Amino acid sequence: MAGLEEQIKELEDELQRTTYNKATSKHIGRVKAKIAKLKDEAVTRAMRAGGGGEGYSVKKSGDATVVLVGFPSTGKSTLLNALTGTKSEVAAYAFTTLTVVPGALEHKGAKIQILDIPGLIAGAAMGKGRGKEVIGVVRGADMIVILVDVFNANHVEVLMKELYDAGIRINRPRPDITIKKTAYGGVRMNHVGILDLDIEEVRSILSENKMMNADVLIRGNATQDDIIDAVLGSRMYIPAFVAVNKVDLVDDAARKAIEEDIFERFGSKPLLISAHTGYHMEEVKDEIYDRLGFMRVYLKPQSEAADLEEPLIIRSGSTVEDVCRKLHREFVDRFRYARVWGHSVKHPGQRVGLPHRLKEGDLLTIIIEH
Ligand SMILES: Nc1nc2c(ncn2[C@@H]2O[C@H](COP(=O)(O)OP(=O)(O)O)[C@@H](O)[C@H]2O)c(=O)[nH]1
Ligand SMILES: [Mg+2]
Repeated sequence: MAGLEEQIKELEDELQRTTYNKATSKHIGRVKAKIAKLKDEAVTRAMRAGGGGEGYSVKKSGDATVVLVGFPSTGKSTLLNALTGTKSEVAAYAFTTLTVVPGALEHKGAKIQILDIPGLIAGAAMGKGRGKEVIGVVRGADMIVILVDVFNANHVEVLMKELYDAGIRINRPRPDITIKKTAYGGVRMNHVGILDLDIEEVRSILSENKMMNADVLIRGNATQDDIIDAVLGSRMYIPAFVAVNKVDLVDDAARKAIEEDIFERFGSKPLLISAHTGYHMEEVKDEIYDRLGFMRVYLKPQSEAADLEEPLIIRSGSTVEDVCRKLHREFVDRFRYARVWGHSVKHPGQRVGLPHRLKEGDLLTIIIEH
């Protein structure tokens, strides 16, 4: 049997030769499902073989973890140093950073862990270079900063493909697709809203994955790729933005051209920065903070006034349980209930449980067993 990579290449070529229409849509769905399965297998193999060598099992800390992803020598270490004051080795040659270097950024009250990882290079997801271990770290991140330099704006596309192949989906919500295997009855499909897929396309993707009987529920629109993702699972949906480094080396006209080029490739404008001179470093911090989405809640000890001076900074959408974990493990184990004042409740001082979702500016009192 041909190697995984050759098999994938063959199928991708076939896909390229086939135009999408009603007659070919089923076939295309099946080929795409095959490719996705092979890629998954390649990634899993690579990760197993890699075994997560030394320096790759980074302990998460802080309120969120951000990774810097980019080719060697684009300035990741320099940026990490500029943002956090960490001493990550900077060098004028490729492959300096062979282990993951963590740094801590404190911004607007949030503690954000930033990871400088070995340069992602073409084929990383398939286990080339040090890519295989790197992918695991990226998949675990809360946000990705895609870093390129002024001379290599086209790297954005290569990096996007690497991330895609590693099961990472950028800047999009997880499609709302539920697939429940059933014992008989074939594939049945229900959907809410407009759907540009027909059941035969879904059937061929499912059958490629040996699912002959299933109930499929789709809310909102979905593509063949979304169905494949739902079938294979383990996809990570992570926010990201592009930063273009070393803008100190080019003039205004060149900066504009790069900005437009990346807008076309990526769909949104990049941040133009210079980690070396410090240009736009505050903007990078703000962008990270805003995209991660934080909110403030205030703690009110039982029968005392709330501490309105020092809010607790937590990710948007956090629950009472998240707050408890942040305060102390014991708070979860010994939790009885909480009272909440603010936008997340109907009545002031409403009693809620651990799964209750908080909103910006909420006040809460946690009652634990003594
Ligand atoms: N001119 C200029 N050089 C930079 C900038 N950022 C990094 N460099 C240089 O680019 C080289 C590679 O940087 P480094 O941080 O080691 O890249 P990494 O491999 O991505 O970690 C070093 O010589 C840095 O001094 C920048 O903003 N402007
Ligand atoms: Mg480096």
